[in-house]
Amino acid sequence: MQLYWAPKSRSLRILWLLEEIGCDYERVLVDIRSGPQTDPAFLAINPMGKVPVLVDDEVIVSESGAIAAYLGDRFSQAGLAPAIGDSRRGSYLKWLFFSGNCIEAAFGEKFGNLKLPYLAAGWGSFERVVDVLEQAVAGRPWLLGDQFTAADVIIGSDVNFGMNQFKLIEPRPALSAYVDRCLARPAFQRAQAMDASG
Ligand SMILES: N[C@@H](CCC(=O)N[C@@H](CS)C(=O)NCC(=O)O)C(=O)O
Repeated sequence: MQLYWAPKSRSLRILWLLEEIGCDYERVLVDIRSGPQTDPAFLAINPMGKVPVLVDDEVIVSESGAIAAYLGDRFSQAGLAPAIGDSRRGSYLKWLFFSGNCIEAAFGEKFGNLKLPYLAAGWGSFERVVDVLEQAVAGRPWLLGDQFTAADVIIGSDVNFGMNQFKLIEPRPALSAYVDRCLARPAFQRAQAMDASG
């Protein structure tokens, strides 16, 4: 299994997830700052020209939420995804999709200082998205309660990015405590060390 990866990019979240799982994988560096993501060979595996991409024999998956869904089920023994039929599965999938559908868009709104009508914007508004995230982790350690899942890797990474790296989200009690719990996980720390050392 190969993870196409670039340092200091969204691929850190998949590196973190692979470390949580503990499976064998190789990192393939795509140095996005110098442009190999536009080479035909890379575009053949992700026509978007973006990392992360996971290659598992003949299976090629891009888009972080999809990669997390794939890995959570592929390595079900890691206990990072409620099984099909588990009543928590709906909530789990909601959070995996919430990242790309709502959080990414809300960050774009904030970065670009865009003013969009609440009714028409699928994510509502930046403020609404952050309020919903704060409520989701208030009074529980993880999004699904006591069980840490691949959804926490994706959402925790988004909140870390928005709060600690880009200062888009003001610190809030429950959200700050949640992100601290995520960052304290040994698998996150291993992934971050690998990411930093290149
Ligand atoms: N929607 C994608 C976004 C991936 C993405 O934006 N990756 C950036 C790095 S953080 C990238 O590869 N940029 C290179 C480029 O656009 O040339 C996901 O969630 O995985």
